[in-house]
Amino acid sequence: MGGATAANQYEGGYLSGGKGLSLADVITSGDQKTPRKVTFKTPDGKIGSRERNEPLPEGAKAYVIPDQYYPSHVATDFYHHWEEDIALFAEMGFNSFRFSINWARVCPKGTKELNEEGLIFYDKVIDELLKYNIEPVVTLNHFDMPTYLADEYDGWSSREVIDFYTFFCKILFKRYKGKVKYWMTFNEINILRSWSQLGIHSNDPQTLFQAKHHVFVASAKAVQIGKKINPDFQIGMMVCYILNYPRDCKPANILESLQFNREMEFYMDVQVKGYYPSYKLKAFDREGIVIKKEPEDDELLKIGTVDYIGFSYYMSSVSDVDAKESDIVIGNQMKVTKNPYLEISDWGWAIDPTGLRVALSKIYDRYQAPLFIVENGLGAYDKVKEDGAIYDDYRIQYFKKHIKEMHDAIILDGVDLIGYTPWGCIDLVSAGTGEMDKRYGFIHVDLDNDGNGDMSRSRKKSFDWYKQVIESNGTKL
Ligand code: BGP
Repeated sequence: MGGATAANQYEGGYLSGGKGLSLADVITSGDQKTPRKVTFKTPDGKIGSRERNEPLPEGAKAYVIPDQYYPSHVATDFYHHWEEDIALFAEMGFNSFRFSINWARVCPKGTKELNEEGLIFYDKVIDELLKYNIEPVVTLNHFDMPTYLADEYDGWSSREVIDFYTFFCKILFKRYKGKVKYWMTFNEINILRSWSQLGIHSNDPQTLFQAKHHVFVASAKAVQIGKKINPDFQIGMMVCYILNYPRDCKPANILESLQFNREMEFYMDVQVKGYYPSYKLKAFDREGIVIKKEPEDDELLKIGTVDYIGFSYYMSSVSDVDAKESDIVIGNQMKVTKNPYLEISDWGWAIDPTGLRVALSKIYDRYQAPLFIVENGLGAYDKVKEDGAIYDDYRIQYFKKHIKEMHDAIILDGVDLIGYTPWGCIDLVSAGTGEMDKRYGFIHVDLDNDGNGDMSRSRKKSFDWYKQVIESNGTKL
C-alpha cells in the first residue's frame, strides 16, 4: 500500500536541470466548464490556442507564452521537495510509491540524446525511497511526450517514435536494474488521444489507431527489452477502468454496456493476451481503418505481454440508449451517463465502492493475471481551517468503503490483488482541469489555481487515518 503521482502533474521544474519541453508544458488550465487548451505557433508565426483534444492546424508547433501560468511548470514542485515528500510518505508507512519518469527530463527532445542531470534527479528519488524501504513503482509514460517528437514526427503516428521510446526505457531498465522491480509502460492507454497525449495533429480514427498500434508495439518491445535486462522485472500495463452497467434489462442497453466495457477490454486483450480481438478487427473493417503493421508486429505483441494489469478506478457509469442530454456527466475525461443509485463527487463522478469489487472480479475472471489498483481516490474541495487543519472525513469515508470491497474481492472471490496506490497521495494538479482545487491528497500543498501559495506541506486528517490502515494492512479501517 502506498500512493501514486505523475511527473506532468506533480514534478514541476519544467525547464530545470536540462529538461526539454513536454506536451503538458504547453497546455493551459481550464475548469469544470472550460476545457484546457494547447498553445501553438503556426508556420506563419501566429500564436494560437485550441481545445486540447481538438486537432492542431497543419504544421503547428508547441509554444509557451512567456509568463503565462501553466499548471505543469511548477506543479506541486516535487522537483524541489522530494526529500520532504518522501519523508512524509515514509511517515505514513508507505511500502510502495508510484511515480512517472518524465521522458523530456531524461531525453530532452525524446531522441537518443541523454540528459545525465535528469537521470541524477531520479537516482536521488529512487535511492531515497529505498532508504525507507518504499518500493518504487515506475510509470514509463504518463500523459507525457517531449514536444520535439510531436512537432517533428507527428508524435505516435510515426513508427520511429517506437525506437525513441524503447531507447528511453532501456536506459532506465539498465540504470535501475537492481533498484526498481515494478514498471508500467503507458498510463491509461485506453484514453490516450489527440495532440495532448499522443502528439498527433489529426483526430481521425485512422491516425488514432495507427498511433495506438505503435504504442502497443512500443509497450511490447519495452517488455521484451526489460525482461532481457532483468527477468525478475514485473512490467505491467495500465488502463482507466470505468465499469459500465446496463440501465436495465432492455437488450439494447445490455448491448451498449457490452460495447462500453469492450472499449477497455480491447487494451487488456492486446496487452495481456497478445493479439487484437476479433470484435475490434471487425470494427476496424466496418470503419475502414487499416492498421499498417510490420511483419514482426504480431509476434512482438505475443511475446511482449505484461506481467500484471494496473488500473485506475474512480467511478462507474451506465448505458442507457434513451438517455437524455441532462443525464450525461463528464467523468474521467469522457462523457458518461449518471447512475440514479449512486452519490457523486464534487466533480460529478459516481462514487461506487461495490463497483470496485465487481471490476476486480470481472478483470480477474477474464485474465487470471495479478491486478494492481494504481489509482483510486476522491477529488474534492478541501477547506483549510484557521488553525491550518483539514478535516477531510469525506475522503476517509470514500477510502474506507473502497478498501473494504478490495478486502472482500481478495478474501471472498480469491482475486490476486498485488498492490494499492491511491491517486494524488499528495495534492497535485488535476489532469482534467489543470487546476489545484480538485484535491486528492492525504498531504495538503499550499498552492491555488493561479499558482499562488508557498508550497508548504501539511497533514490532512486522512493522513493519520491512512497511516493506521497501512499499519494494519487494511484490516483497521
Ligand atoms: C487519471 C490520470 C491521472 C489523474 C486522475 C484523476 O485519468 O491517470 O493523471 O489525474 O485520473 O483525474 P483528475 O486529475 O482529472 O481528477
